[in-house]
Amino acid sequence: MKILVTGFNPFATDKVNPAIEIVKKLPEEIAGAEIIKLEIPTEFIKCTEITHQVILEKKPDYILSIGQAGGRFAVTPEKVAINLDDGKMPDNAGYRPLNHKIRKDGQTAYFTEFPVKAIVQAIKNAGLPSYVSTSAGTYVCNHIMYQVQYFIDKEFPNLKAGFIHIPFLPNQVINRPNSPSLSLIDDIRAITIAIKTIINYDGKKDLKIIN
Ligand code: PCA
Repeated sequence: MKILVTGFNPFATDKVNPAIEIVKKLPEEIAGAEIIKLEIPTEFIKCTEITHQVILEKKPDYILSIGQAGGRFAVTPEKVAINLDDGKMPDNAGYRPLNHKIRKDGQTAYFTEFPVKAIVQAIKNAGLPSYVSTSAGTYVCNHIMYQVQYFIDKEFPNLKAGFIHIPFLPNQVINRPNSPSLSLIDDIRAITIAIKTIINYDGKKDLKIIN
């Protein structure tokens, strides 16, 4: 099994993005699955082009995309991607779509194929904060999650994909009073657990209830 794991580069005023830092530190293999690592820019257009190209080249079974959600206190698998770009700021290329439909011929929203409740349960069992999010926002993270689901819908029916948002790193909140953070070590633990859960749930239904 091949799992493509993508992480965004830093954006806005931050000099780091925990997403790509996690991806760099993941092992080459987790529970027998090959981990393919990919850095993608925080740019609506380029991140989509690069991801599409790598799907064609590497033919992964799963894609896990990771992004930073500053202000969240927990590791949050996203359930839904919506067909809307509405940039709260320009992306790293200076592009800022507003009230913009991502794909005219795409669904209004797509659900992830990932067992999001099982992922949350496993991360919580390891003593780390996690909950299922039902909005990835309307910026570049929702965009890549939506675009990958659109590709699954139109081109790669056997591919399964999802997105996980993670909090700031401690060094990003030094000058952000009252902002939660999670260490890189805990991020890596949580994402490794998420990947193991995705592998364990291959072909199975998600949990119904999180305890
Ligand atoms: N987070 C942003 C885009 C890149 C990232 O890591 C978002 O939540 O849309």
